[in-house]
Amino acid sequence: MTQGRFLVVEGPEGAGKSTLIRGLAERYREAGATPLLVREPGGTPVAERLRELLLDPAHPIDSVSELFLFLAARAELVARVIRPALAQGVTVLADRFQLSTEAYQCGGRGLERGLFLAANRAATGGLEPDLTLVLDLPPELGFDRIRRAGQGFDRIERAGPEFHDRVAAVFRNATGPGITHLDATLPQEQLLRAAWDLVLARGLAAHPARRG
Ligand code: T5A
Repeated sequence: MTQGRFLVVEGPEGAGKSTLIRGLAERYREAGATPLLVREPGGTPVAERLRELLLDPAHPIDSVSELFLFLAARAELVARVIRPALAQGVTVLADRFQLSTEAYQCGGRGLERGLFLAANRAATGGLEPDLTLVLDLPPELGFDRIRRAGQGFDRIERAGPEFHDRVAAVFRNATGPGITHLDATLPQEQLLRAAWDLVLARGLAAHPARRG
């Protein structure tokens, strides 16, 4: 069976990642495929528990502990959900993956990139996305959107403007195999069209995933 495709959407808070993933999933379904949507941290019972801990503003977390908690959630999700789905030919659409760790824990918290690379490799077993769409948006615009949507701020969203400027800088400057940037100030429909055009251009919608 052909291996499924692994697509990741990344970017700062409120950039529109979840909205874009839902739109891409709809396009895949219209094309006859049934993609699997996952979010990080989360996606397994243990990873969802880790998400609650990580985002709860009630508990401060040391930066190195934070790194390993995110990576523990990732290891669970990769081993139990993402790899099995890809092996069955299913396209996986992920709301955040390893670039988020580089942005938040290295850029934001200041942890060493070497530590991140080694520990992340242990968590993913070297799994790399076929395509990473980075939504570029100044952090203050993302926070305005979250405020307008009436959502409260979680522990990481409360980390302060300098932290989020450093995070946004890592996303903005990210390059590498399969990393492509999109202007997240575009209206939702235009952003979705640009993202889907990229998926088509890269041949990533070409083989329909198994249904079910
Ligand atoms: N984290 C995560 C780490 O520190 N390290 C890691 O390794 C990982 C994996 C996760 C937190 O964990 C951190 C990063 C995060 O702080 P989360 O709740 O998953 O927490 O956080 P976000 O991914 O930022 O989720 P958000 O919901 O805040 O942002 P989204 O998904 O980017 O935005 P979305 O789609 O929910 O849209 C936000 C609002 O904007 C509107 C939507 O309707 C919505 O109201 N919107 C647009 N408005 C105008 N134009 C557009 N194009 C729009 N698209 C959406």
